[in-house]
Amino acid sequence: MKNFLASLILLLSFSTLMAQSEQVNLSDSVLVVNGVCGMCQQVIEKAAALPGVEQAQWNKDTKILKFKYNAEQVSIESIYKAVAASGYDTEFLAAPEEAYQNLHDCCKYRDPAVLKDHQ
Ligand SMILES: [Cu+2]
Repeated sequence: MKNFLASLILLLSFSTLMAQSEQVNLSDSVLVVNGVCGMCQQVIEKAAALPGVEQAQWNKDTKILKFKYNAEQVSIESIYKAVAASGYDTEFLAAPEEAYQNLHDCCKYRDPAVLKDHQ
């Protein structure tokens, strides 16, 4: 009985270990991304969701994009480049003017009048 319990415990800890090793490559990270509203949130989260990125969530109040990523699959640099290319300034890279101009009018976070509307 003792042996049975011991092997059961061993088996359980082994499967826990296996489950952990499947997720071990995911790191938590954050990026500051400018934006104003729920539409911005959708575009930012979609842009950030490159292969290897999981649970990308942007908060319009804090301007913080939280995500998990697999560093073997994707780099922080490619994530902020993708977000900037979608029209949103990040802490490391500003969005190209053309991408910014393509944003919906209510999303133009560089415009003081738009920001005032969202307060
Ligand atoms: Cu918006």
